[in-house]
Amino acid sequence: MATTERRGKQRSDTDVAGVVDRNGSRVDDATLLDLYRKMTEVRLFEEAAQRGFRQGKIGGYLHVYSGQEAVATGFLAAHREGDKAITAYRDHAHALLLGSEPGAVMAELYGRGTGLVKGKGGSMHLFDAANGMMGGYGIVGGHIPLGVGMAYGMRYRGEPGVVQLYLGDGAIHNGAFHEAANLAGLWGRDGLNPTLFIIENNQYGMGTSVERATAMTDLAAKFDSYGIAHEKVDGMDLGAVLACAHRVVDQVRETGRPYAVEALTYRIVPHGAGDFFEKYRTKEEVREWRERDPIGLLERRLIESGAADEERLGAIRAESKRAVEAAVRFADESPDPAIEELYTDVYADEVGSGR
Ligand SMILES: Cc1ncc(C[n+]2csc(CCOP(=O)(O)OP(=O)(O)O)c2C)c(N)n1
Ligand SMILES: [Mg+2]
Repeated sequence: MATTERRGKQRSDTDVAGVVDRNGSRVDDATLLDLYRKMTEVRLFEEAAQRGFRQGKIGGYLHVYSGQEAVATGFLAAHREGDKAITAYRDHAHALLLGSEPGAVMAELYGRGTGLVKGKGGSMHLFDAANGMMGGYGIVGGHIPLGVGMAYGMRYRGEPGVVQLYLGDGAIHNGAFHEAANLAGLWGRDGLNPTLFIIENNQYGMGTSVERATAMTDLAAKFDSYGIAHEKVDGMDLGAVLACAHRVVDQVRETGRPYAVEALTYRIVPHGAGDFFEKYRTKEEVREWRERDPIGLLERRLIESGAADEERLGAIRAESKRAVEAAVRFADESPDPAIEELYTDVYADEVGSGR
């Protein structure tokens, strides 16, 4: 039965205090406050990363997740050990939420030897297999076949995991998406493709709006072509995302069939950290979306429901600030990669067993 039905009539779909978990029990206040801590940590981490980039401490390129926090926070709250997640280059939040050390993530952006992938990946190529973070990828759409193949591999080996496959609204027009979605639907008929496609529709691919990119703007409906069921969720509202995530992640796990969720969201910052001018959208539009900032929205809900007061939320934000400051210090003080590491981890040292 759908989560919303179980919850009863008096609660709206987006009432964070009324969100129930997979067993039908209410998500408790401590869990919600922990998710608030995570969201604020992600936001502050991104602001620090953006500053680091503009100070010239971070090379390459950098894309921050500000405005979209409720999406990954909500879906990854339903992540279980053995599950995997894969995304594109806007990937810092996903790594942090899966449990990567903030210091190691920041050091990776700084290109330091203590970084998550020893300073060899940078912002767009975070990877932390132990936590199920199967990467950030810079080629738009390129990770989609990898995620679908990963989900097939898990069922082939008899593992119960789910792959959360995040993709942008811009990536869905890429040929790789359509080929992979076709196979996901096909393999899913036999219960062999536990892929949860999560479209992070932030309305733009760089400076191109969804309306200018496709004549069929209902992105979730594109999955109809491949026999994959889908729904949409308000991606600014943690309560709505959590309710959806708890329901659909287990559905995918139980059936081995793919499913797609289009999360409607917005990046409240420019596309990349080096972008300053935004001719493709109006200031009013950005301001309107900022009024629905997922962190502000959650704060209001937590206070209204009595889960916390201003003081408590302030203390949590201070905790997140300390964690991010420690991460920046760690990155600043870390050494560059050692010269002996120049040729390590470039190619696989040995070919696997075929698995
Ligand atoms: C194959 C490919 N084509 C073009 C680019 C250049 N590019 C970088 S980001 C981007 C937009 C992608 O938009 P979307 O998938 O909506 O992700 P968002 O940036 O909104 O998170 C493009 C076209 C690329 N990296 N890879
Ligand atoms: Mg986009």
